[in-house]
Amino acid sequence: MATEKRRKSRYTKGNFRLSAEISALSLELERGERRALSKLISILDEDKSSALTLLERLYKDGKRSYRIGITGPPGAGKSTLVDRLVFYIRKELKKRVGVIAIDPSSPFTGGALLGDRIRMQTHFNDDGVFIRSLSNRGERGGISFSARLLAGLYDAYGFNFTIIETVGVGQSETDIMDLADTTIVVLVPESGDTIQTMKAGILEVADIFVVNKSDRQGSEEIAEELRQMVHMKNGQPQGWVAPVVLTQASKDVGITTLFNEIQNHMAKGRDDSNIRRKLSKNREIVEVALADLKVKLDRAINHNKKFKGVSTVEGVNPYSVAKILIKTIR
Ligand SMILES: Nc1nc2c(ncn2[C@@H]2O[C@H](COP(=O)(O)OP(=O)(O)OP(=O)(O)O)[C@@H](O)[C@H]2O)c(=O)[nH]1
Ligand SMILES: [Mg+2]
Repeated sequence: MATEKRRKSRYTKGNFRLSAEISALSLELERGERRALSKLISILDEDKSSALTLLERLYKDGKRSYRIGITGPPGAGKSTLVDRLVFYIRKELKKRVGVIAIDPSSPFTGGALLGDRIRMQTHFNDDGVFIRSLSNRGERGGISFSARLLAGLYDAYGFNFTIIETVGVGQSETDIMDLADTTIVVLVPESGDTIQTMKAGILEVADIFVVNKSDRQGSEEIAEELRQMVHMKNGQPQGWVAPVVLTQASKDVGITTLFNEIQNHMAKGRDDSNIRRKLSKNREIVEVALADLKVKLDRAINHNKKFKGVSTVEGVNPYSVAKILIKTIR
């Protein structure tokens, strides 16, 4: 019993060594001060070494925004849809919402939202909305940690919803979509080929399908194809069956229906995704540990005297150095 208690306290309490500035900002963040949110984001952008400790300090079991992931092929209308959902959440539900827009291909920070900026501008004067775009700048795997970090800050700030937009329907999107409680896959009438090639993949991630641009020809056919796929996958009637919603994001058509389905999934999908959630918690633990180790390893190899000039030594054995490197950061 005593061991169990000790174990529990070790895994639930932390030892938060943070700079005075970050500590102060984290308290302001929890009071809902927007300035602290922007400030922390820019500090951690430059220096990820405090990220893990900050997230540890901010983590509160159960106090979390509801996360909606939106993914789909380029140009499907994801950002337009995000914009409409933000309006809906603000206007109809009077709740607060943070947006994370991810552009894995653009090497420029902020590039992802360039086109969307103008449309999103209407939200900029609204204190209940915060929009941030992330690009991965070539670090593989780094993007999902950055998204996790941002989502953690949003949670502490007290957003009710977090919407994550990401382009594509592949493995890296699946990793990011691990963050989401409800994942929406957006397709358009022209997406027939995507559906065929990604069949198993999109069925795996989608909690809700959206056929956007339903003003175009072929939308009903695509919707029907999706319904049949979902039906074939779900033999058991008690599980969550991904609904297919037709929308015209640019004309604000179908948004209420879509949000109703999100709320249905929030309510009913909870039990169904228990196993998924447990799995993703283990993955989350490994992912945050790796991200932290990477920062420490990079710092050691670049700044520790021990490794100065090591890469120019003739015949250097990277495996031997790696072993020493691991010992060093321990
Ligand atoms: N016809 C039609 N056009 C739409 C609809 N929804 C969005 N669009 C248009 O489709 C284009 C792409 O929309 P975005 O929202 O930027 O699409 P996206 O999926 O975010 O694009 P990326 O982030 O670049 O992958 C824009 O010109 C929108 O105005 C719709 O329902 N019907
Ligand atoms: Mg977009």
